[in-house]
Amino acid sequence: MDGLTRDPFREDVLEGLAKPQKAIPSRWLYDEKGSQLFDQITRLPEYYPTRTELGILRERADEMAEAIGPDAVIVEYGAGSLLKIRLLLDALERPAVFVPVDISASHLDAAADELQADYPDLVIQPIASDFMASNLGEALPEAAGRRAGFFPGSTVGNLGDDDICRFLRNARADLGDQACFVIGLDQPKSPDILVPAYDDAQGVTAAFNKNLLVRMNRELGGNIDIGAFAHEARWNGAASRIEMHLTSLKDQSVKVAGETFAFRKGETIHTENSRKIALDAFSALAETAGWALTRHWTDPDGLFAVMLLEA
Ligand code: AVJ
Repeated sequence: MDGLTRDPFREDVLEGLAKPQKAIPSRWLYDEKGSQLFDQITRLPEYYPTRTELGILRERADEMAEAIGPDAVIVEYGAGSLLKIRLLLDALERPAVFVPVDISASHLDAAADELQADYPDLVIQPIASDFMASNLGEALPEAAGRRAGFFPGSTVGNLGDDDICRFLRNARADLGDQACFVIGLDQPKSPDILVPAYDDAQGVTAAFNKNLLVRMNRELGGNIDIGAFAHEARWNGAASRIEMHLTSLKDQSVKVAGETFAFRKGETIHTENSRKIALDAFSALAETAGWALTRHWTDPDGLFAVMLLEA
């Protein structure tokens, strides 16, 4: 950084570490290493969401594709590695254009190239952007069919109510009056299942969380002793969410981005919320943002839901 360019990571870290409850927005977990570790998380025995959602898509993609209809423009928000969309693409009738939206341009282009190789006739138009950006509409192509959003992984559960409504309202404006939206949503369940899913025996989730400290050291000139912090996954029942924290193992001060921050032993940096939102609660949120929750599909144990919203 040259001092003239804004560095949003630096700004979020400085602001977040100055709060009484230190907190850094979870999107900063996903640098190159963080994205790799997250891919590893999705294959852990304890991490049921990915495998459960894939199972629902495998079983029910035909019904989803029929609801979406032919010649559709598919917009995937926070696209990642583009594995889940294949199940929907395989079931869709003549998908016209696929628009993956992801903040990481390099990750996005590589994934889009891989998809193109396997779907040579599909028109792919990647957009490198934060999925919370508000004006995708102008960039979206026209087609004979409707526009359909796709937002798997329960990533929507990392947002608070206000951001969910803002995101859904923006998507409603971008996708238009004929649109539908397929969204994955992890469901409330016992902490006996949830806590291990976010604190696995192999320590991959711990490495994913601590990678934020590694990134702060590398990108913001920090001197943080990674071993002086522990990964913690907490079930907050009142808020129906898993919280990830980085817990200081001792009284200490750390330097990062040119400033010094004191930690008491046991004090934490809150790094992520993973909300487990029931369908009726999500339906109410969607309604205030101009969408109707018309159908959903779940696994036999009701661990995870894939919802269909209609404009
Ligand atoms: C892909 C962001 C939804 O909240 O379950 C996994 C992220 N964090 N383990 C989730 C995550 C820790 C994941 N999301």
